[in-house]
Amino acid sequence: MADRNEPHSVSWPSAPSPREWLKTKPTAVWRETFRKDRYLVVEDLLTKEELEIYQGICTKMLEGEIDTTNHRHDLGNVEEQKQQHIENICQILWPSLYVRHLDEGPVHRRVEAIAQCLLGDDILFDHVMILVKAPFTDTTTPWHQDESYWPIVPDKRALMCWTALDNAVKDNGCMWFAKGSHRGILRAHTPVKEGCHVLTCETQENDEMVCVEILAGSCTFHHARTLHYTRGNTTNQMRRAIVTSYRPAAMLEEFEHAGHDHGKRGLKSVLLTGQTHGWQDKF
Ligand SMILES: O=C(O)CCC(=O)C(=O)O
Repeated sequence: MADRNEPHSVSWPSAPSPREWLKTKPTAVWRETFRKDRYLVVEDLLTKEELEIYQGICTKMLEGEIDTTNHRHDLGNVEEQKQQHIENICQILWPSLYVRHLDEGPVHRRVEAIAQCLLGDDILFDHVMILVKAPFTDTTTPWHQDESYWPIVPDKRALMCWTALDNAVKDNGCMWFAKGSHRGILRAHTPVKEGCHVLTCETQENDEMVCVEILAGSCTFHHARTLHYTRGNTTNQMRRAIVTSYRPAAMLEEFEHAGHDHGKRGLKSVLLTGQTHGWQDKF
């Protein structure tokens, strides 16, 4: 039986360096697709072995074997809880704080290399969280642009990577994107319910919504201005995802200077200010 006081740790199987891995991929096509659509699907980001490691860690966190209480939250708590003792949308901020070497795995290193390939060599890792929609929790993540959560910054380059730890389909909550939505302005966002930190915006008649079903171990990228949403999980299958974000080094330095840490110091500080995966006060 694992000693609860012993810090959890992960040991990664050997793999090509992120740069070597990228050399075997259609990066020119990825770059062009992302430039045009501001979202992108990357298949087979993870090997089966790597995927199983992330799935195992995620399961231990969900079941409490790895206690993430200080960073765990129900992002869907504006709605009545659908399944007893199970969050509507379980959010675990900074899982890397709980497992040694987690941030040396492919979701951190390989994805950062792809992010640099898409938006420039000065793009660096910003933050990480786990988002889980358990079976029959049926809670939508409403349409939004991630940029609405962030301060006004001069350099708008920012992207998110959503890595599926289970096959993600329409009915368990795969990502949907509104193609071309990044070309417009940042839309007006409002809280889903008064006093709630979760933001949403109106969709428009000419929005072209694309449902992006992906297999476990694959991922999607989207720009901070790309409108997106996920449906609630109405199936008997788990929908687990790891979300990592990236932005220019200079912006990260400014954020650090201003004390923004995406909840790294714990949820209390986040919830007191009404912020979860961002912050709403202006820079
Ligand atoms: O996983 C979800 O349900 C939503 C994820 C999302 O909105 C995001 O990654 O920006």
